[in-house]
Amino acid sequence: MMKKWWHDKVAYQIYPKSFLDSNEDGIGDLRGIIGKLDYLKELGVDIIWLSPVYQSPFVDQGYDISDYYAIAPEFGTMEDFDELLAEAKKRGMYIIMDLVINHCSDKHEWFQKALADPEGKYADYFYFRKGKDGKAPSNYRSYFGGSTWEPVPGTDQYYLHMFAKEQPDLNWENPELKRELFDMVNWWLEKGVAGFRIDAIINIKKDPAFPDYPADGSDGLVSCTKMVEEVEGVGELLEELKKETFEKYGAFTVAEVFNMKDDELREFIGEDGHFSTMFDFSAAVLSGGGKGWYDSRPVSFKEWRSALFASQLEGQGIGCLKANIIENHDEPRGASRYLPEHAQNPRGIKMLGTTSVLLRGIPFLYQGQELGMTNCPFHSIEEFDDISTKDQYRVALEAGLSEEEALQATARFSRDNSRTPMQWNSGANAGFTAGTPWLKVNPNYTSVNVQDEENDEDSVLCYYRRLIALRKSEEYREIFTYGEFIPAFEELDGIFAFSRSLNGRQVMVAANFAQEQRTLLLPGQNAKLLLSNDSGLTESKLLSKQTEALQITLNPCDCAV
Ligand code: TEU
Ligand code: CA
Repeated sequence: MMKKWWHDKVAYQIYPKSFLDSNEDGIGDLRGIIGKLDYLKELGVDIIWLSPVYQSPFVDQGYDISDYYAIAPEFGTMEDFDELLAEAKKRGMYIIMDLVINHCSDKHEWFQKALADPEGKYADYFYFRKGKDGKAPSNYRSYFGGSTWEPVPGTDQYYLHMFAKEQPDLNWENPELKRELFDMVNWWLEKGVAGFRIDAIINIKKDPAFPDYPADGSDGLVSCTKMVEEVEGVGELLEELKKETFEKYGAFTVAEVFNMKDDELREFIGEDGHFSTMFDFSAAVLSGGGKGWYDSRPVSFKEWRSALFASQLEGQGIGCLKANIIENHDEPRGASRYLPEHAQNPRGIKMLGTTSVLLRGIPFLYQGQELGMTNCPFHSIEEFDDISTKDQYRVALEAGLSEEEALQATARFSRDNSRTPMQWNSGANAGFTAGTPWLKVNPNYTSVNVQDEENDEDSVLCYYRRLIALRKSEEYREIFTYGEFIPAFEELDGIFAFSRSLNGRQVMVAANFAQEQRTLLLPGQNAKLLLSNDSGLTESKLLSKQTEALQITLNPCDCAV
């Protein structure tokens, strides 16, 4: 592999609204982030991904941008942003922005001008189409529910929105629109951002004929992903985007891609791909119910492990590094989702962190993951803020679930689980704000919080610091970055084990997700314990030397490197 500057980095996603509030309005902000850069540095973070901080009506929490060149006043000013860039740079850290260019906000001036003059230049920045027989132009269902087509009052036209109706899709067939977007991307790169996390990017290519497809639900609609899967040609747009922007600056890009075609991985993130990397959602998509969150399916340990292993091998096969996550702002907390019941405790959480951070690829932590934050107990639909959660609740009710069942089903996968405020200390509102937090604080903040965990060597936080330090240490950095990923002990249920191997050296990572003790036999005699999640585990207790082999005994929730 040709080496790139970002290969050996550790990344961290900040959800600014929930990170830290500096001015008592209950909303996290840029000054809050600036104040915690040292905290992130100490954790070992190199790259910080900021979820959107642009001006926005916040219908979808900033993923609806009304001005790409302005900072949301809720979050601060452009001066604050420049200071954040400068302070990060001082510490040798990189800032990447969220790039949301499949759609913008309906309050963006382009869309306002388009509405004012549906025959004018700006209407072609979007997809305006005439209805068919008094109905929408096609039968697509948007990601957030209902038709993708919203009627334009007083006309026979509709506009396309694959997400909320306040998020009209941008027309990438229009050269002027593309030019505006490319200029904007370059403006931020000129400013000094190191790159972008690229939102929902697979959706930018549409079939301009918008053909109907057979319905896949009782609403008579078909998921708009169907069109995305059918249409060809997204690659040309992505290549143009890269050539006109990222490539000129050596920018780092991580794409959010669902519904990629089978053979597209190399084209997307191979040696000369459209992006530096993209998120590995292979585990996340397993639970996906076709009809909505209420119909999510349970995922067994074996399925989960094979999905991740297959994805690792696939990435390795084409010489790319994927971006590894256990959670983000759209997903429930990894600790609540991937750990079996008996392992939902600090030791289990450290074990999950170990298996994720040491995989081949770029680890992306999500804020609070390093504390062991978990899903939040939500007791009524009023406690939610997320637009998608509310839609999913409606879908569940319509499917015949009782209010109680619908609430439970929705809560399990609600995007608000990961959006609750960051837990800084055991004081009021977890130290997130001196005002009223915009979203409820997870009641477990009294024990899961930065301050208490910093004072406890055995905490999840201190463990994550050691884990990341090991990954980045001079001695092991190369092997964890470029070492081959080799699955191990796949015949043992509950064991998640793999080795990383480079130039004749090998590191074994083994974790016991089962409820019983497991014993692993390794060939060879020389082994050293680099890290374990149980401070009681010593090298001599863990490794017993047999004549031919090394015997490793792991209790439930033990992991060892
Ligand atoms: O998500 C894109 C996307 O495909 C999501 O709808 C995803 O399937 C869903 O959230 C899983 O629960 C991105 C952003 O990450 C998300 O926060 C935005 O709401 C969305 O784009 C629209 O910009
Ligand atoms: Ca604030």
